[in-house]
Amino acid sequence: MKFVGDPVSSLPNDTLLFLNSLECPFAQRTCIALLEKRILFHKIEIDLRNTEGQYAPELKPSWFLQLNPNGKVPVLAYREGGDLHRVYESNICNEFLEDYRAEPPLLPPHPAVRARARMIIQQFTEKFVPDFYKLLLRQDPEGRKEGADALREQLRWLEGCFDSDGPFFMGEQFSLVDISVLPFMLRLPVLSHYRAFALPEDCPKLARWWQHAKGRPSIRTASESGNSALDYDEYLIWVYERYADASAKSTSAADFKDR
Ligand SMILES: N[C@@H](CCC(=O)N[C@@H](CS)C(=O)NCC(=O)O)C(=O)O
Repeated sequence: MKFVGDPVSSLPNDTLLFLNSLECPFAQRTCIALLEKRILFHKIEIDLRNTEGQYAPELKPSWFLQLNPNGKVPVLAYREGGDLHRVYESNICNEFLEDYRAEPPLLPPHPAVRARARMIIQQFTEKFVPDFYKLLLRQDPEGRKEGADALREQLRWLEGCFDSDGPFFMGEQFSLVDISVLPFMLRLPVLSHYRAFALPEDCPKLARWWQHAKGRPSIRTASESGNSALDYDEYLIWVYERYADASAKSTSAADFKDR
């Protein structure tokens, strides 16, 4: 669909707009949820970098900041009557999609099990994600060792989060927990490339989960290389080069630098 002028002022009623960036693991969470829900959406790729490949906040268009004053992807937006609804923060976007379209459900029906799913997502986002960035951003050997140890501990914690029957975190049902975790598992080759980091051998459930989850059509569709000359892993390795040498000027680099 083509928009006249900026995409916000010309957004038709009931068209769900999704602001994505192919390199972003948080936006990838929302992309996977949209695809799993089979929701029709209009996607706009936000280029976060300038021609030198550096993050360039000054390039963000005003309509983007109007939708998310934090200037981050993912963003979902739609018009309903006279109202413009805006949703940002990946986990909240995904919860919104669960409310927006009931089928197929991406959370279990039982209130206590839903709460457990949300607790896993929250701990993963608050602990695993900063440790992932810490391992890449820290340049001193001590900091890298700390980062690697912390990440291994988080992976072992994740291993213990599986419902005993698997294969997904919530058992047979693919859920928002899998979706929250998957983008960071897709980035393990980046850690392997820059930091010789691998999934610990005492995480067999995670290894089996990965085999089940990675072939899902939603994951394959949401794992598009932003450079036609590079396959997806190579593209991600390129994306994280500026994190690995600590020269990235992105909001994520700033968010996680001193954590
Ligand atoms: N907590 C946010 C994080 C989103 C985020 O950091 N997105 C990055 C891309 S991975 C972004 O848009 N950065 C903008 C910039 O670096 O200028 C979420 O879960 O949605």
